[in-house]
Amino acid sequence: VLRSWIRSGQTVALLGSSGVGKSTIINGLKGSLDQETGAIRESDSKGRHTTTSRSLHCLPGGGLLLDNPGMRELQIVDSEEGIKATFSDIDALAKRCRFRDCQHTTEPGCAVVAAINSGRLEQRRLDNYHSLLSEEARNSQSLAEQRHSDRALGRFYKTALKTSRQFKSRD
Ligand SMILES: Nc1nc2c(ncn2[C@@H]2O[C@H](COP(=O)(O)OP(=O)(O)OP(=O)(O)O)[C@@H](O)[C@H]2O)c(=O)[nH]1
Ligand SMILES: [Mg+2]
Ligand SMILES: [Zn+2]
Repeated sequence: VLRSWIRSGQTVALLGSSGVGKSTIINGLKGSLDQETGAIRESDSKGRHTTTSRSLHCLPGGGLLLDNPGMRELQIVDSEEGIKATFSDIDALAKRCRFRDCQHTTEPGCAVVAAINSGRLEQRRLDNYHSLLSEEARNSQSLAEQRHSDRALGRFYKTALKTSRQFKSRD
């Protein structure tokens, strides 16, 4: 079934938690045992991070497969628009809330909460929307902080290099 999704000129990446069988699929499609695979831990059924680096594989008959190490977690950033598009029903309702910055929690005149109360919207869906948005905000913020400190470190290296060159040219 999978083979028909991988054609000449395409590169397909395998992503997923450790132990789900990414490398096993590659070996199966390649008809080889090139990729090492590892049994999952009996106690908690978790994978053991057998694959530790990325590698590209040519399939006989065309197509490339990319094996990846198992992911511990997938973080989402810069996806506010994507989330709003996925939850376009909530976004449409939100346009009718009394307050433009309504958080759809306890505000009066909230069209989203009204939709939940009348059974037109599932509470679970609103909860998912809220938790994805807050995860997105958290990740984007920590990414911005990380970039800021990377830049500060870069400036420090530059100054240190310049100072040491000045010292050297003196003697
Ligand atoms: N029963 C069964 N076992 C499978 C299947 N696919 C993979 N396995 C087994 O699951 C274990 C993990 O497979 P891997 O291919 O090493 O998993 P992986 O996703 O590459 O794992 P990492 O490299 O750790 O990220 C191995 O013991 C495989 O033999 C399957 O379809 N059925
Ligand atoms: Mg693997
Ligand atoms: Zn609202």
